[in-house]
Amino acid sequence: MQVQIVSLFPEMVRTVAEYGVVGRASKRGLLSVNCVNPRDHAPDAHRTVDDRPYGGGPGMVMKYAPLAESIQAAQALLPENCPVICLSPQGKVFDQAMAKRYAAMPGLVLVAGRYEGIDERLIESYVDEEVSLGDFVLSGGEIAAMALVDAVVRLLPGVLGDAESAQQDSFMEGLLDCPHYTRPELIDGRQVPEVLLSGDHARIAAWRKKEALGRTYVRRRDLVDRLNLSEEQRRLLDEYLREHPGSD
Ligand code: 9D3
Repeated sequence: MQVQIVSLFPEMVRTVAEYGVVGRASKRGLLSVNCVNPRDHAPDAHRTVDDRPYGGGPGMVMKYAPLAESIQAAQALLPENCPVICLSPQGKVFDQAMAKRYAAMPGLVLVAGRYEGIDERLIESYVDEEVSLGDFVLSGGEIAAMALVDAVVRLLPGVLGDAESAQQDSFMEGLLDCPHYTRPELIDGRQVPEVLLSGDHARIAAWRKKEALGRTYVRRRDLVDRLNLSEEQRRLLDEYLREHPGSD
């Protein structure tokens, strides 16, 4: 997959793209991340990318022309019909279903804004989708763009190892994770749950499913409500709620 990121801070984006799963995917040729800087597409000698808002008020607005030129330059480096996605607080809140849809694309153009926002006509002319990370205020779109890239790259074939990939399908889909423990067995009087030391793999698997379901139900009822629980999941959730009275 080829990702073009339109950003005034290309070094910020490049640095994030060097590390971890995203960095490894790049080194292995499964991903390429390229940045286009609107400042390099500003027509004036001062390389102006922002201007004062019509109607007045605080802050600056990103100008149409440098962004339009940048997006066209990005599109010229990609196959036809790759979506242009603008990271924006006004967008649809990003989720795993969107990550899956993007992971099936040959390329993406991600537009990361700065200042108070982008001239609305740029969004009308070039942007296919606006995507938000949620209801909090960031200082710009770069971190959101890299969060999106991270979530998408993990879904590309061959990026994760077998162990990590196995976690993505099946029973745990759409649920929060179960609790995890490692050595030592005792910390300040708190024992690791006995079942995890039992060596009984079937019992361990059932316990993990039950904890994942129960914790999701208690912390994120909205996620459980969207699932069609299997018979087994219903039984495990009932069991969890009987073992944790008052938690619902
Ligand atoms: C304090 C400025 N706000 C005035 C009402 C508007 C505003 C403008 C620009 C708020 C945030 C930003 C920059 N944010 C993003 O580019 C952004 C973002 C976010 O802030 N939250 C969640 N997801 C995203 S995606 C891009």
